[in-house]
Order: sequence, then C-alpha cells, then structure tokens
Amino acid sequence: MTKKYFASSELIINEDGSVFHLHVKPEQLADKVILVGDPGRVSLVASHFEEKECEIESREFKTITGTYKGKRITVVSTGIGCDNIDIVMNELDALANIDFTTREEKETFRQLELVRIGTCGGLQPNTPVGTFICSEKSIGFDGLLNFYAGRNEACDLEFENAFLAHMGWKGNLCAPAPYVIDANQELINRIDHGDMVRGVTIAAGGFFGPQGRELRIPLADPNQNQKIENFTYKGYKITNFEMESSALAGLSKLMGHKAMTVCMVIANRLIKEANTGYKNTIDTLIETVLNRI
Ligand code: R1P
Ligand code: URA
Repeated sequence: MTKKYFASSELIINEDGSVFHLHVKPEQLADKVILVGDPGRVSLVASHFEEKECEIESREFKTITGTYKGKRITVVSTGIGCDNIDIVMNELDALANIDFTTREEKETFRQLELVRIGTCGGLQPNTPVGTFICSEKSIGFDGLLNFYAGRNEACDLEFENAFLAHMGWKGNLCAPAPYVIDANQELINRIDHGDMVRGVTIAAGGFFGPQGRELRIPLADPNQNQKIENFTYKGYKITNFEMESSALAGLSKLMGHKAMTVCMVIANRLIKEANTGYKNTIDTLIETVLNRI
C-alpha cells in the first residue's frame, strides 16, 4: 500500500524541524498531553514538574514538556476557541503520526491522551463557582467538525435533533447546526473519582452573545439561556459553557486519540455570581489531573 505523503504546503515544517504554529519538534512531544486555554496556565501546570526538557513559545501556543512523578507530560496552551483547537490537534497529531523527514504517515499509530483543563460558566444549581465539570458530551456551536469526513458517524445525531427542536432555532441561529460529540469515557473514569460533576457542555463560538450574555446589543434569541438550562434529553442536562471541548472531543475521536475536558466553574449564570480570583484555586484541579492522567 502506498503511504500518504504530505506536501510542504499542507504540513508546514519550520527550518529547525519544528511544526509550523507550535514550534515543537517530534521528539519533544509526550504521550500524555494537558491542554489549557491561557498561556499563563502552562507555567502553573509545569511548576509541579520535577524536570523540564523544553519550553517553547509561539503566538498563543506555549509548550513545556517535563516529568511529574516519573510520568512524561507535555502541557500546551491553545488560546481561546475551537479554531485554535483545529491547529493544535492537527499539529500534535502530525508530530506523533507523521515522519517529518519523509513527510509520510508512520506505519504504527501512536495514540495520545489529552486532558483539557479549562474554566467555564455553570448553568445549573449543582454547578456553583468552584465546581469541576467533566464534559461527557459537548455540543459544538462552532461548526468545525462539519469540515471533516466521518462527522455524522462520530456524533449523536438524535441528541442534535432533540436539542435543535427544543431551542426552536431556524435560519441563521442554527447555521452551522450544533454537533453533539462524546468525550473518551475511559479517560473520564480515570480523571473523575466521583468528586466532579459529569455533564453536557456547550462549546460556544464566543463569550458574550453565543453564551447568552447581553451587554449593549440585544441577543437574537432573548430566551436562549433559559431554554438551554431547561433542556433535558435521556437524563442529560446541559451543565456549562466553555469554548473548546467540542472540537477537542471531535477531532480526537476522528484521529483515534483519547481526549476529555474538565473545567472549573468561575461564573454561575443562574445565580449570577463570578470568581475573578480563580487563578489561585485552579491549582487544585491541575494537581488532581496530574495525579490521575
Ligand atoms: C474564555 O474566558 C476562555 O475561558 C475558557 C473558555 O473555554 C475560553 O477559552 O477556557 P480557558 O480558561 O481554558 O481559556
Ligand atoms: N469561560 C467561558 O467560556 N464562559 C464562562 O462563563 C466562563 C469561562
């Protein structure tokens, strides 16, 4: 069988042999990967490492590979949004599964385990500020997965239809149609020992309007969040809003990697409370994930 070859325009490799955006070289990537949105959170994760092998910064993507209790771990920041997850996931997968010398797919597949540690907005009475929420399912408002073959087979189409019918959205509001995707259950069972809430996360295409925040300009659907909070499907309720989990779960599933998202609630939208001092408390979640990954 002829191997798949990737031209220099499709997989851009820098002169130093690193991948285009991340600036990471294949040998610098560990099998266990922690993803965070905020580049500042990378140092917080790495402050727990016994040893650091490399520290690389390029745009919003900061990467440190090191060792935690003997486990080799890479921590990467993605910045905000699913568009950045497309870049990070494709480049991480290329580092693991494409030979950078021959530009061909490697014969043996290397599976990565990826845990995103993020912040989110809680939507239910059982998700007050400080709760850790694992996204068992993500509803992607971002449309990214629609550009990849296999999107329908990977997603929960019945859930998607039930959600759209409940919202009563037509026209622009449901374009692109939200996609519903599961995280890796084995990884969730390893990270959540019953001390987290398992839920359904909406990965929104913005922080304000798409999450039902109205500042000076009105929303297209003023009842959006109320409907989202009331939605139930086969016992599932929507627990939180963040901005990356759907693309992470979707691309990982299509690529064959294991991935999940766990977020700390920093704002509860129901009771209208927020914690701006969360940077001091997210370290508990970081340590929990480092111990369990
Ligand atoms: C918005 O403030 C950002 O915070 C959340 C959202 O997903 C979005 O990226 O996650 P991070 O704290 O990981 O960035
Ligand atoms: N991140 C989000 O995307 N939304 C919130 O409300 C809080 C953090």
